[in-house]
Amino acid sequence: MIQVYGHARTRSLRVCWALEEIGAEYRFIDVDLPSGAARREPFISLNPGGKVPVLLDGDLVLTESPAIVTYLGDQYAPGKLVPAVGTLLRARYEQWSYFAVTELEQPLWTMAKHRFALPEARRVPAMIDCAVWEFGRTLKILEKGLQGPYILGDAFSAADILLGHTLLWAQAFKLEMSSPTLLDYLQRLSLRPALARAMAREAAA
Ligand SMILES: N[C@@H](CCC(=O)N[C@@H](CS)C(=O)NCC(=O)O)C(=O)O
Repeated sequence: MIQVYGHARTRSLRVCWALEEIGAEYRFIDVDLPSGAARREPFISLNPGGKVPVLLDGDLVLTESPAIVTYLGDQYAPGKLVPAVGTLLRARYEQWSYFAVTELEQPLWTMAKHRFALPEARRVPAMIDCAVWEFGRTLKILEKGLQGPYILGDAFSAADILLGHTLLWAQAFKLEMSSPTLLDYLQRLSLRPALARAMAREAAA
């Protein structure tokens, strides 16, 4: 059976959300991040980076949330969660998935690092202000890109999982998000039953 190593309120939610959308069976294994379990054996042998999520599927051990959700779509829900390889829609899917993790997520990660994630001596408070500004700029790009109910138009895809999770993260950081287009989008994604199931699954672990 598919196994997901993760922890509530982290990027492992992306993976559980994708699995719930697909309707696949999986086992969720909590890695107690606050206790440092991700940086010790046995977990560190699975992911030398010491981070969640990690997916196990047969002999495959996969890290990096965008790679995992794309793999799951290709393998278990072809054409449903991710468009078929070689199509124009797949190219758009890749564009927005990369945007989610290299553009939209990065300012949030910068804020998190300089608020609490880095060792105290490495934190630079001025980085936080700059990241807030950068995030606002990046939101405008997403707003322009949203030409339909979902980022690829009428069809929901794993790119919406990556973007939606990142917007939920921004909401948890209480960042300003006043665009009706973005608020509608986030509301639409938040109402997906698969997301609620994924959150409950992680919280219960
Ligand atoms: N690029 C990775 C990032 C993974 C990551 O940073 N995970 C965080 C939780 S959201 C983590 O495990 N942090 C533990 C630590 O840094 O000690 C992905 O998208 O999967």
